[in-house]
Amino acid sequence: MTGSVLITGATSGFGLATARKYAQNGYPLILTGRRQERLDDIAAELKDQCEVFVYPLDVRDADAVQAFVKAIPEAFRDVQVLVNNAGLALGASPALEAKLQDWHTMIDTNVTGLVNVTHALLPILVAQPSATIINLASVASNWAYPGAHVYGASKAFVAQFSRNLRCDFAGTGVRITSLEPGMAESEFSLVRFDGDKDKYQQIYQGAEALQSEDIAEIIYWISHLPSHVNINSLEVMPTRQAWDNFKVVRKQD
Ligand code: NDP
Ligand code: 8X3
Repeated sequence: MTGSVLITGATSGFGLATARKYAQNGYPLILTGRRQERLDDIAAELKDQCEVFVYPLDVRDADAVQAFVKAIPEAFRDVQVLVNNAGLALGASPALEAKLQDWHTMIDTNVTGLVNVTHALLPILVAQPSATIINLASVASNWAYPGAHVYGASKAFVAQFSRNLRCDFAGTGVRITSLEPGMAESEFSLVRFDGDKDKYQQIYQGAEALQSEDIAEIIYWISHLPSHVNINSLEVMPTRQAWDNFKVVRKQD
């Protein structure tokens, strides 16, 4: 692999850890996220290890995504890995208590944003001898749980979109993976619980949750497999996490 690596949502969590992993191995990096200050800090941190192009981007804005792709400098244009990582969950309370705006934000980010970036990058990726798209789905793509309503549904879109793209790109050099992590410690839960630090700590307490570096290792591994190998989907959980029973809400006599 000689081309560049584009990571959306590189300002924290999985995206940042993944940027660091590829940087350690000298790959040119294109890093985006909405927080310019963080992007600048990350560029300063990584600049001695690799070439870095940072660009503030809200993936929900299709025009901004187009402008971003046009702005990628010549030296970075051979994108060989796209990590579609930008995403979020908002809330985990029952659907009846959920805010409609939160539902829209999750769909706009996790579904529309990922589609915006993918559509803009596909012509570049398909022109490479080999390329890899790694889409951050979730265990919530595959399994229902209370309070997951729109978040889980948005991630189910990501998983199915990934599979469907495989059908259209089989026979080209483009590989596509739906990566489906379970509980992983990152700012994800701070965002989900609106900055509530107590809830954030409770969630991960004693869980030995996945770390962003674990996900970065997996992403790096997937993209470095021989080019004839496509990981279609990969679900990963902390060892301490597993499924529970179906619930039965019993009728009261
Ligand atoms: P973080 O909250 O740490 O990172 C999310 C990243 O997404 C940030 O860099 C944020 O950057 C970016 N982002 C959010 N909204 C937008 C937007 N509109 N435009 C551009 N960038 C955006 O969470 P994680 O690293 O944990 O999550 C990364 C991905 O993995 C997400 O898609 C998440 O759903 C998924 N995931 C997370 C799991 C977990 O338990 N942590 C498990 C399974 C999947 P900025 O705010 O600067 O824009
Ligand atoms: C995040 C993992 O279990 O909170 O996608 O839905 S979970």
